[in-house]
Amino acid sequence: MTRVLLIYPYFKPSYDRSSFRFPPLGLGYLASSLESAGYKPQLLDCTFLSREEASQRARDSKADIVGIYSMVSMQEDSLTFARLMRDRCDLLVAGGPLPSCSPEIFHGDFDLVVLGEGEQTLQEIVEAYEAGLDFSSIKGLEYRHPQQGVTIQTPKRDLQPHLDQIPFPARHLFPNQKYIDHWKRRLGYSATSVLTTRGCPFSCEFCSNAVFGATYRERSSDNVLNEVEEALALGYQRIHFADDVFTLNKKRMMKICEDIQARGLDFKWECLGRVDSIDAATAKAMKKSGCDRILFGIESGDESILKLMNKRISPDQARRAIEAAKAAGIKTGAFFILCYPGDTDDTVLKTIRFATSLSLDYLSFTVAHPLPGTMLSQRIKSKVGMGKEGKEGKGQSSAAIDHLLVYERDFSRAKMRFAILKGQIQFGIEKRSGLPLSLAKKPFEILTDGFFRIIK
Ligand code: B12
Repeated sequence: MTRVLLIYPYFKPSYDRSSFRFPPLGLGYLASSLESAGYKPQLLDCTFLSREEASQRARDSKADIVGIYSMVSMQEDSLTFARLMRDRCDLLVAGGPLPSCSPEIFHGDFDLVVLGEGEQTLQEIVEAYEAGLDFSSIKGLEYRHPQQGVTIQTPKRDLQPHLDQIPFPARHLFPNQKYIDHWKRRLGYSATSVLTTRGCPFSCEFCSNAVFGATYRERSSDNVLNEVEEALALGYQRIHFADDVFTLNKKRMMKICEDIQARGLDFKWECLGRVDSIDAATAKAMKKSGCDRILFGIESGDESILKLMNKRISPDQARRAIEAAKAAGIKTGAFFILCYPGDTDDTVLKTIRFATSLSLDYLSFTVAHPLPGTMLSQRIKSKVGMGKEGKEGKGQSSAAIDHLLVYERDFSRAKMRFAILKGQIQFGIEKRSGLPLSLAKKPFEILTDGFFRIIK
């Protein structure tokens, strides 16, 4: 039987301060689809391995076909694995968010690049490999023709319309105990991710939606909760719904909340939410069914910048949603982007002031990264020109995580770093509401506002 190895080349970089660690659901889905077709794929999740250990395991796998996931932060490691496995397997396949939007990066080192959703495509690749056929009749592929040297793109593959028909991710192939131990050590509880929808109908300027496009598909509540029960049975205490917009369809979300209670499931969960889809009634129902935290992508406190981002939300909506969640007893978190192309000193300071005035439990400030294929990256390329770290190749991965400057115009790197630090300290002061600190808030804000304005 053909041996397939799937690699998730994530190695924690020293500058990655985030505690969030989730298993690679995409590879889990590919593995379960292969399993239901009778194969026994291996999955190498590098999250808790050193590069040496991971390379050794890849070499020991004796795989015929090696599939490697890649996203912007894993570009170099995915290419390194491909070079390591080049002479140790017959077929190298790339897939994931980065190959789907920038396949050309992978042509030199891989035989095939899968564009978009991969379950069906990978299965057909394995079948064609076994039958000794070429790959030209498989939809959703891009590759360099071995003899002619030209790039071939096969017809686009339609997205799977019925998500309930896709087998649940092969969680038995993830290093679950390692994830559980990591979470307990870092956050005191264990959590894992479940994806209940695919895609997002919105088109935020900075978002990369190369895999699922601007589409939106849902799984049924029953299907979702069957998977949740499977994940909880592995020993996880909490579920992180990793959907782009879990709260988008209120009716469906309310059904999930009702069904959690009807099944008598007792677990905490959290999700990403849009501020325009949470009100007092939904927040109450979410809390009742175990929702502990909602994370909102608010991004800016300034209307004109929100418009530029094509976020389609307002600061007022953001404040109302957070108040509704808080009133229901749900913790709230929010993500903001500072020094977005188009921001001015005034709008950056307005965003920090707005963000730190919300009653949030968790607040993240980042700078924008112009991901390949996004409208933001187009706008920057055409109007500004990319800064040195933004050019293809080395530096791309670390810049994505470290939120470094990848374009240079209105804000220098020092100024961006200062803005983020100022925001974090201001939030820290706001959260620790002891008297001496709260008295320090206004002077700190005035002083650092002034300092921010004079930094070049
Ligand atoms: C959860 C999540 C995270 C988690 C961890 C990732 C994980 N292990 O789950 C956390 C919160 C840590 C995270 C962090 C980051 N993330 Co993130 N994340 C996601 C999110 C919301 C869901 C991932 C997921 O489970 N997808 C569901 C599965 C089913 O989809 P999939 O992985 O794409 O897999 C399918 C196909 O791609 C394909 N496929 C995938 N791999 C392979 C391999 C082969 C061989 C084949 C054939 C096919 C194939 O088939 C799969 C099944 O159909 C996505 C958005 C999204 N909707 O996918 C962003 C996303 C992947 N993240 C993104 C980014 C930019 C980041 C950060 C860099 C953000 C930052 N600046 O900090 C960091 C980097 C972290 C790091 N250190 O590497 C971008 C990537 C863009 C790009 N072009 O590369 C995305 C797409 C968000 C976006 N819309 O912009 N992320």
